Amino acid sequence: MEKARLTALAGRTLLGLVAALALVSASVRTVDAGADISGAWTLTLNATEAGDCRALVSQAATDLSANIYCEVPGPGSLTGQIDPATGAFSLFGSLGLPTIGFNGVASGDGATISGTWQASGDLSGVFSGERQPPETDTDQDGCTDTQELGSFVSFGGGRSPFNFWDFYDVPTSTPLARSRAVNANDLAALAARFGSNDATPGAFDRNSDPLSLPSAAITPAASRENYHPAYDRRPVTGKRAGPPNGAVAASDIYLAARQFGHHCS
Ligand SMILES: [Ca+2]
Ligand SMILES: [Ca+2]
Ligand SMILES: [Ca+2]
Repeated sequence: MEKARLTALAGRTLLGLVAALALVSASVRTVDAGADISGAWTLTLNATEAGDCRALVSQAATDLSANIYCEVPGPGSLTGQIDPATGAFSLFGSLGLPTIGFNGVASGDGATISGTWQASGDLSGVFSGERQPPETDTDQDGCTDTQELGSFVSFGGGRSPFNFWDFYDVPTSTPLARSRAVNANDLAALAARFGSNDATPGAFDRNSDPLSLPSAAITPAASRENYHPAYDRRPVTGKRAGPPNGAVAASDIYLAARQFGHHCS
């Protein structure tokens, strides 16, 4: 008798467990079905000089925040809300203009977004966006767009996904290659070419492709043959560095030293 009651009790407990598990998995499915626009986006704003834009969006439940960078006005930051059930969202903040707002909706598969934007100064238009493959590096400086739009400067953040020159990683070692990190090797490579410039004709000048393969450094450091634009930058106010000015100089060592320890690997 006692044994039969125990068996029945165990059966009911098992049934209860199965029901509880079914409830949990149903609620997980409901959450999964909601729109989530977290991630990196390629954005196009029409009818402006903004050109190409990139955005890195973070979504926590219904709250949104985004770092945005457009080729012309530069960086901006936005905050907003999304309705995960419909994918409708709004974002508001600054982007080269005092204020800008976006009203959009995410596609059912989460691959695209589209909508309208309005900015101070009676400017308005439409926008569309596509999800970016995670390793996209638009300017080929070694930091992904996602890393450059991030907030952590030492992990490549606070930079422009359109500016090749803002990450001072240069070709080092043998064979010469970039390491996606700014460290002692980069400073040593600059020292080995210190004083070289393109004032006289040579194989490379400031307009050469910075991704072309430099020749190995020779002595003295200031030899004309040592000049290659991969090692050269110029100081630009408000940016980590700008395009080459034709000489590997003390200002370059200073700019690289300021990025010491930064990495995108
Ligand atoms: Ca990049
Ligand atoms: Ca960059
Ligand atoms: Ca390096």
